[in-house]
Amino acid sequence: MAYKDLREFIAKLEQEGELKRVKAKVDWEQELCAVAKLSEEQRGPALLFENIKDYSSPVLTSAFSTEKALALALGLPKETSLVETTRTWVKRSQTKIPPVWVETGPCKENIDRGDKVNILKFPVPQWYEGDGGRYIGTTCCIITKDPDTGVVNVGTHRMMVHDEKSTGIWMIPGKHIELMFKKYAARGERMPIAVALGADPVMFACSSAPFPYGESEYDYMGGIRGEPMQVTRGTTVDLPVPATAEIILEGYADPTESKHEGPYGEYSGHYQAAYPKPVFHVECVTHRNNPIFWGCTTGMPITDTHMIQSLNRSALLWSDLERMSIPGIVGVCCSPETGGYFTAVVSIKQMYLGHARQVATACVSVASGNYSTKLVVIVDDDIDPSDLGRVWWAIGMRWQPDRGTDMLQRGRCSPIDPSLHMGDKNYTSRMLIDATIPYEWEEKDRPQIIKLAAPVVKKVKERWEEFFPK
Ligand SMILES: Cc1cc2nc3c(=O)[nH]c(=O)nc-3n(C[C@H](O)[C@H](O)[C@H](O)COP(=O)(O)O)c2cc1C
Ligand SMILES: [Mn+2]
Repeated sequence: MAYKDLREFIAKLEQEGELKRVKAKVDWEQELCAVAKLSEEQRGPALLFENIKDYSSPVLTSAFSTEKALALALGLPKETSLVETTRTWVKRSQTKIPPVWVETGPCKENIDRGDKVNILKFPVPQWYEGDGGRYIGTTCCIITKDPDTGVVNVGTHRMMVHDEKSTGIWMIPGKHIELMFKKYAARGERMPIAVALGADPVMFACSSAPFPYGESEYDYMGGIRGEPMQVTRGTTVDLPVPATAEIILEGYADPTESKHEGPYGEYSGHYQAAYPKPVFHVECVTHRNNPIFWGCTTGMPITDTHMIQSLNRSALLWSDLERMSIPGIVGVCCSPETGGYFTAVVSIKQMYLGHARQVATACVSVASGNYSTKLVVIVDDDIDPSDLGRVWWAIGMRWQPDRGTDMLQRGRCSPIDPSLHMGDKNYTSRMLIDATIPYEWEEKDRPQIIKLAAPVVKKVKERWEEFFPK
């Protein structure tokens, strides 16, 4: 069921008509991003750029920019809806399958160490004009180990190229890599780091997902793939790296060092300002022959980043709600339009008084939803939470502001939120909207939904061509 590597996923996308090869020459400086972004605005397919100025190896973009690609990444039919793909993730993530160790793998077909290290041997794009540099880390999977417990974390963090041998890494406070980095700092040690670029699609999907601290993303990848990940020991660091990845970067970050990183065109659709961040020193690069550099766009919605974060954050919120033993969760969607952050819509089958408010308050309390969520909307089970038109309809027709609204203060915010003042990104306020029909309303008092009579619909469908001859 699982893809062995990124190449198998590319082959599947192509077979399903969801990938185009771009053979015309493209400049890695802004032009590649512009082609990808404009294609994504038309909800276009994945793009494999085969002819990049100054380079001989290809770049993959837009691999996750549609619902179809996300469904295919999980091995589902491409027609599967976003909520259904999310439900599959939730179900599969209940089984954790640890990785298996292999002696070596194609990721070590080429090994560069010492003076030979040059991360710009790959066609790393300058995505947007205002970016502070070329970003090698977009679809990256950053692998680190907790120095106390040995638990391995995998996370996606943007990485700007400083020079041929170093990058920045943005570790937002509270993210797992940042918690680990503080532990290394307390010990006065450097943190060993490995970065997989171009791993199999589920690895990237899990790397950017907020799984609980202390649990390894590798185990969840196995569960969601339905097969264990194959890992091999890094060439110079004692970390498990995915054996079939296209590129592995190895090195360290020193807690006493930082360097200006940014700006970066973020998924908020705004630039995120530059400030000092930890530095990743690359001491070894390994890669496959003719490595495929996989990158993803950010910026105004909807891009890969919006789609993948919507899938994995919705799935994690759904799992968290179920883990709290809250019944009746029918669907969860942290909308792609807001990048999977800031908003959450949950559809529920109401089962008792106070159920809707229980779900709303839980959404901003559990680990996944607590981070950055400003607006929670609870709807009844006849509303698809990913259908913004229907959600808006429910707000218009079922929500009463005085009965159905709560405001909360001093919540955990995201530093990316452009609605917070540049100098004050400490807390966010939140609003909970209950747009359900009150549970206690008796059947006779409930608003009657207009539905076409089933036998009439059946007959009309049978006679459709009579009404509208071809
Ligand atoms: C393309 C992309 C770029 C991201 N960049 C960052 C980043 O620069 N810093 C950050 O803290 N989180 C970033 N994230 C979000 C993290 O990947 C996400 O919060 C993840 O859960 C972090 O791993 P952790 O749960 O092990 O802490 C990014 C996600 C994506 C999809
Ligand atoms: Mn983690």
